[in-house]
Amino acid sequence: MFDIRQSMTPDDQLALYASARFARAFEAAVGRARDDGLVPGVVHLNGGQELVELGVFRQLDGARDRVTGSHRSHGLALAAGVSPAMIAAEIMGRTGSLSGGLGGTQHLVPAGGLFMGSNGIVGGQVPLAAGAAFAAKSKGNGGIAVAFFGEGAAQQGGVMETMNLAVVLGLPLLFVCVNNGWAQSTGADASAGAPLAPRARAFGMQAESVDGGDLGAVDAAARHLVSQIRTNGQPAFLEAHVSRVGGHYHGEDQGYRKDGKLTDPLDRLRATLVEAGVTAANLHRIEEEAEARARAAFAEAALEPADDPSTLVLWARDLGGFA
Ligand SMILES: Cc1ncc(C[n+]2csc(CCOP(=O)(O)OP(=O)(O)O)c2C)c(N)n1
Ligand SMILES: [Mg+2]
Repeated sequence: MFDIRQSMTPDDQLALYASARFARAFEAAVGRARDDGLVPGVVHLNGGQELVELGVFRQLDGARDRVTGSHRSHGLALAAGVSPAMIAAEIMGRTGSLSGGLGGTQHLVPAGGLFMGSNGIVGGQVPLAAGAAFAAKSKGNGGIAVAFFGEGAAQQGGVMETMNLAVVLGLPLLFVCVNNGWAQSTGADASAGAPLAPRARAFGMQAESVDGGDLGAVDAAARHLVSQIRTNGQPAFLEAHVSRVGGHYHGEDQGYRKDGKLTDPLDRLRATLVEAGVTAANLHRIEEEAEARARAAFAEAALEPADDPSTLVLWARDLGGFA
């Protein structure tokens, strides 16, 4: 068993636990907002994959790296340091947000920075990351791109095409496949004909598969692969197995689901911290702060006016496509 104290200081672990708790509290607030009728459309929450997201982001450099994500990307935007109130406002379709509330939960597109954006087309964010990797390579700035996607998306033609092209062109691109065992209600066993990491190796890249609930394992594998990519300029693949803590979307009836009782990775990390001597009072304070910050972000976002559909027209005209 990997000992996370080998790769992370106790302060690092505690800070990461605080970030993970905040991400979880933020998602709970998204769920409440949806229940209250404040979120248009469905929302896909990221509960269970926080340690993968934060473990990979630890390795990245905000000045030169770029990240894309799927329909399930609130946690990526938070991990990249995007303002929680702006994300909340975008999710609720308000102005004063990332794209005036017109993108919504599945299309979080901050203006610049580490997180390039999320995409509601399954797998669509992966070739976009290849473009960012190509840009970094052309600039020669040592930057890399990272594409987060699900195991369902891994079966998409555009994703496999990107894996091949990344090897052929020598792109500094990390493919992060978050395997939560489900693509909507289709089990992973029914969507992939062969294990994903060996498949990635067959494309010609280095690949590792880890338990995404094991922070030390995620951190070690991500650190190794990112450092390899920065050194040799070649793509790599990281598969992280996680439990999908909730439904495919918030409020889904998961009658199809037979995978039994799940171990929550945040409870697991908490137990490790207790074992390492962090006091219950300290952990409790972190958890309360996470909850308060999440509520404050949504309270701030709720003050923003609703989106303005006429801005769609403005954008189309500015792009030259509107007479
Ligand atoms: C091209 C395309 N096909 C189908 C859908 C409908 N859809 C949305 S999410 C999803 C499942 C994706 O599964 P996975 O990639 O494993 O991601 P997860 O939801 O598990 O995070 C599907 C089929 C879509 N949005 N885009
Ligand atoms: Mg999945």
